Amino acid sequence: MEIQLVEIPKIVNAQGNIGVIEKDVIPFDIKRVYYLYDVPSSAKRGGHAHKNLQQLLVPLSGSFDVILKNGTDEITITLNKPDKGLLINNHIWRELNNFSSGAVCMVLASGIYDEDDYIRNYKDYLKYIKDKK
Ligand code: T46
Repeated sequence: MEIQLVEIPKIVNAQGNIGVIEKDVIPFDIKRVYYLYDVPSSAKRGGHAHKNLQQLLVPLSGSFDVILKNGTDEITITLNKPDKGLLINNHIWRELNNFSSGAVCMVLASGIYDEDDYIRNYKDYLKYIKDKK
């Protein structure tokens, strides 16, 4: 499984940097922005896949781990740089854990919130991707 890291263009300045995400930085139109914050270090988030949703995760502050599964492979990546986002396509199972104190995970999403787009059970996920092949 390929990790799709997106380099976020930045304007570097001794007084502080600016990260800029414009239209061409990610391969979808942004329909929703949300962010995870005040996450306890023991928390486990995610634990699902999406049928259609594509997302870019950006660690605005601190760090956390993302585990990606596609039914065959599994990869863990630590996100800790605000200028490196992780693109997660649809049909990829994700779990997030190991949040540092003060970590903020901003998510740019290709769609609005839709519970019907979630697959929250791993066995259902494996069946879903097998049936899609
Ligand atoms: C992902 C990680 C990084 C809403 O009502 N609207 C929303 O936009 C969202 C994201 C959630 N919710 C409700 C739905 C659930 O009742 O908030 C509750 C928790 O949502 P969810 O299980 O989606 O939360 P996470 O943090 O486990 O997962 C989310 C994304 O869904 C997921 O795709 O990659 O953040």
